[in-house]
Amino acid sequence: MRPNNVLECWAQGRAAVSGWLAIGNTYSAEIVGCSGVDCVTVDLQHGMTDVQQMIGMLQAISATPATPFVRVPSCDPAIMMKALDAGAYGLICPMVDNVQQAQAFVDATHYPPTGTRSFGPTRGLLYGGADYFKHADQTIVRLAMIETLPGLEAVEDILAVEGIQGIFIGPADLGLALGKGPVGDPVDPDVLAAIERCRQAAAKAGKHIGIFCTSGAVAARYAAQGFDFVVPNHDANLLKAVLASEVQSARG
Ligand code: 3PY
Ligand code: MG
Repeated sequence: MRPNNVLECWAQGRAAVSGWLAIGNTYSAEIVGCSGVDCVTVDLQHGMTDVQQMIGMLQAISATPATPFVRVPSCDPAIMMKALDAGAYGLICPMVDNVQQAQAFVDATHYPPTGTRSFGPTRGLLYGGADYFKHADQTIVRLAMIETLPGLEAVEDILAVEGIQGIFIGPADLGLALGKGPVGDPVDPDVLAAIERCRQAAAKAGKHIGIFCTSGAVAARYAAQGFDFVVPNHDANLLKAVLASEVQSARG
């Protein structure tokens, strides 16, 4: 089976850098995949993307060195299996509140007898290779998002669920949950303490931890703290920021 770049980064002891696609388009997916990132995450939760567009975007990512990931809209097994069948090598599940949801995530993404994933990896076979079935369970990365109060309170238990490789922090939702507002790069001491609790819990569990960041500099700061899956913002925000700055320059 084609290897997963993220697992290779982790085996080498370095943080994986993921592109993040909010724009539902194959061309921008290909551009982000060619930017030097280790993987690219198609965002089905908040991105302007549906499942049909996701399939084209995963095909576009296949033409790049990056490994395809998908953030699913919820812990719904049907959509998780669809993303995996379409060739996703990593799934990020938002708003995981408890062990039951984390276990449902694990079950839906492993084939029997370990889990309940139904067989039919049509595009997964094309992308992954003929031995997809043999290696899929071990090659797919599963990150449970911690971004709610119940999820934060249960973070140690969620990390203990076998088959979850790690957690992924959504700073905006976590800030909202703590009554501090949706700040992309939090500075509030309570939000920073919650993020630090998650980091320590992941380190203690020997599992991975990622975070969505507002820039490459913020991503580097978190990577220096031990975060090993970092996202230097998404395509739509980056396009918006660079264009706004260039337009300002053009106007002198
Ligand atoms: C959050 O910050 O809440 C996220 O989900 C980032 O994508
Ligand atoms: Mg979120």
